[in-house]
Amino acid sequence: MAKRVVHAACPHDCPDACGVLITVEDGRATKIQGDPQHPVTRGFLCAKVAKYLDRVYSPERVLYPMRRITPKGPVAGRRSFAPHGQPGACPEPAEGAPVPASAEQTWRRVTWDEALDETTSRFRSIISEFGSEAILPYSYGGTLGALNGASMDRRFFSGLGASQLERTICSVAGEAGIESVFGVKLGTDPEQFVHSRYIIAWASNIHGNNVHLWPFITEARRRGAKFIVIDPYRTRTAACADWYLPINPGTDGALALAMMHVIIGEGLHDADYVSNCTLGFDALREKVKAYPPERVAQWTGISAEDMRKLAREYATTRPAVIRLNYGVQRSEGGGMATRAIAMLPCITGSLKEVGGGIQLSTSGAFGLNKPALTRPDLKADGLDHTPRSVNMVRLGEALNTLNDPPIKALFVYNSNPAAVCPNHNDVIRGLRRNDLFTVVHEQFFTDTTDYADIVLPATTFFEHKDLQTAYGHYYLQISNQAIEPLGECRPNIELFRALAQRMGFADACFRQSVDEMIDAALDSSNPWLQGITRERLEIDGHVRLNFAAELRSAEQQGTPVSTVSSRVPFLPFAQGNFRTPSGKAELYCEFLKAQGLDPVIEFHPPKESRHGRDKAFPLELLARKADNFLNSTFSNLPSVQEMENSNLLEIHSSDAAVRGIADGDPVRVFNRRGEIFLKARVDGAVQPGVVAAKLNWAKFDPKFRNINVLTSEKLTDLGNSATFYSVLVEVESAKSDSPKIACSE
Ligand SMILES: Nc1nc2c(c(=O)[nH]1)N[C@H]1C(S)=C(S)[C@@H](COP(=O)(O)OP(=O)(O)OC[C@H]3O[C@@H](n4cnc5c(=O)[nH]c(N)nc54)[C@H](O)[C@@H]3O)O[C@H]1N2
Ligand SMILES: Nc1nc2c(c(=O)[nH]1)N[C@H]1C(S)=C(S)[C@@H](COP(=O)(O)OP(=O)(O)OC[C@H]3O[C@@H](n4cnc5c(=O)[nH]c(N)nc54)[C@H](O)[C@@H]3O)O[C@H]1N2
Ligand code: SF4
Ligand SMILES: [Mo]
Repeated sequence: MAKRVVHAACPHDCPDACGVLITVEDGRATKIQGDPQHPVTRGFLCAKVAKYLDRVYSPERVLYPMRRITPKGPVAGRRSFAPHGQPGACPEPAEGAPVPASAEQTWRRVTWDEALDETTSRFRSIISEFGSEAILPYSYGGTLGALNGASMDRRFFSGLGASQLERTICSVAGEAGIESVFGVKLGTDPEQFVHSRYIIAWASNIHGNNVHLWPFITEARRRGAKFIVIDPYRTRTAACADWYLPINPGTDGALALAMMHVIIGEGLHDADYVSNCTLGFDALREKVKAYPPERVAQWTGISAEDMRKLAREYATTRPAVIRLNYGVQRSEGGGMATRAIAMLPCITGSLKEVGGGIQLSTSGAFGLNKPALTRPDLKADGLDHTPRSVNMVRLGEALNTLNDPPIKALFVYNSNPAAVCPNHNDVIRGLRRNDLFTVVHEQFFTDTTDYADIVLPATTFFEHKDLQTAYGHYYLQISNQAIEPLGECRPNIELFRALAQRMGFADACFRQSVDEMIDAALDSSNPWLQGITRERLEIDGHVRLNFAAELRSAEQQGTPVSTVSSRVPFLPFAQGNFRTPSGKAELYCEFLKAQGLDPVIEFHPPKESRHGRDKAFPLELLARKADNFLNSTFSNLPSVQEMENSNLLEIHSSDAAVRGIADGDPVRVFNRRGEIFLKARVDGAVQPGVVAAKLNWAKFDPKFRNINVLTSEKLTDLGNSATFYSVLVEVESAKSDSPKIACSE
């Protein structure tokens, strides 16, 4: 039997970007495992991707182009499908195989030619009647592969003159916050965490969302490190902490200010680093005077004493590192909060130390040649202006209210907006519009395909080749194609190549091969890509970014590098070298001032929170991600569903008691935007005043709703990002005999 092992890289929206080995026997994938050679992900996979054969060979895969034959609307999801047993037991999809039962009544199988012809002819007539901006692409993190994530698609929509999508659903507030200080998204190398003595997981659910960092933290703790978690939700990570600090949602900026108040006030800052490498310290020193821990305690819910202790320990235990994740910035003030936290290692000087600093993201180091991949220079014939931008967080508003022109076509790929977008009810109202032509390129029949006119089958990473960066480590990888595409699935880039050809786009970039695109991506002025070629990646699978230049300069400056024996310690800010206009860490930022914001830092509690005026909805909701799904991906797989306890509302016993709610009771969770029925779980994961529930597909809910019926389209202070964690709700028992709360609309 022909058996081979193929190196790939997990492209899901996860910081870890695991090295993966896929065993293929006679053209069929029979095993997936972590690549033991990968220095960070080290041979293990998260529980969901360990079951990836179930996903690739799921009987629910979209395998052929489909045309809708029924009205748009939700189709109930099935929680258990026909068992398909051991890998290999699922029959190869035969030509003309029936589509899954739920889809059978909804869809008629068509050929690729028919599907693409209909799409392009609809596009042409929409463009002639309404203009090209009436077409909106909608994509996000389905795959983070450099090619299938953002390349041919961007070229195609630029050439078409479609509305541009502001892709802010996840991380832009935090990016703007950290970039306002550092000028770039670089962070502590995960491999350096073993050298840390004080590790703060700040809004960072490491066990759930970044599990490959955990062994480094375990090793650091074995060597004596203290591990602190700051999170309003007692995650599995928090349960393992030496010190867990539950914080009121949206108040991290105040906590960071109080810490700086103590550190600067007590002279615990690194005066040398501050004077050589930062800008605006005097202004910051003045600012933080207004944030003594005693004042800040009213917001954070953490005692002044604990905040003092945290500040002192953080500043004096060396090296100290902060693993900041994106939870902090999904709040109204998330940009400024991230900025405040990013200032901490600047004033303590921990950016100089191996095992110090802060990691929000490592993605800024890869510096691929994005313009070559995405070709923003391409323009539509006859379009005399840059197409308008539509914020993806406000899809509901865009579909329902945009005019001049209205959105007449929506092209979704790499995303499941009918599940992940805030203000779900508005999104669905928009997607239901009969005059909206919707195409979805997908691997599964999701919540979003329920509103598609055409569904096109997409390959998984087993079925195509790509180049993979990471946002939690510094290794670039090639993900090789392991098996032939199932059914008639096509990779994103092939879909957009075919569409471009049909639209008659002449630019040679639409004919570039996959390897040519990878070469173009690597052809970059970024010094850290020096010497990294496709050929080398194909042989080695993963290659560490070329930080050798840093080693030489660190040695010249006398920084101790021997602690990280064979590896080059990556300390990009050890001598300053920030990528800001001033080259310093900007504690004072002109760019913020120009936007009418405080150029130093300020804290304003979120309006939609316990600190706001609206008392009708007294509970703060965390509309969280599930540890065993990836946003809405994996939610439909029975073997993965088994690992996740879904449809729960976690509530504190005191909040449950006053509402007459017992553990296991059905509850109605509601606000002015919507309502959802869940099951109460009173287990101490949340503090009084906070409730939590997880994202899931709406089609698993009897009323076709998910937690995003409660979240809003409100944007963050910086970066126009989503505010999934600034949400107020009320909860009542949904037992038939319990009194109902009147909702004061
Ligand atoms: N298993 C799994 N892994 C994932 C994902 C997934 O859905 N499931 N999603 C992926 C994606 S898209 C991303 S962006 C990353 C994100 O990874 P994270 O940034 O870790 O994202 P979140 O889970 O949103 O938030 C992290 C933690 O912040 C906490 N939090 C919420 N509000 C606040 C607050 O105001 N202050 C503080 N201090 N903490 C707060 C939450 O309770 C949560 O435990 O993870 C990726 N990895
Ligand atoms: N309530 C709540 N809502 C949230 C969040 C939250 O924490 N709470 N998190 C937010 C965050 S951080 C993010 S990043 C967004 C994520 O939003 P999305 O990026 O939409 O994420 P997913 O839900 O993973 O959906 C990705 C879809 O892409 C498909 N896909 C995967 N690979 C490919 C491919 O190669 N080609 C094509 N065409 N399709 C592919 C998958 O099958 C999946 O259905 O959700 C946001 N929504
Ligand atoms: S989802 Fe994350 S942890 Fe899981 S295999 Fe992919 S990269 Fe690794
Ligand atoms: Mo995300």
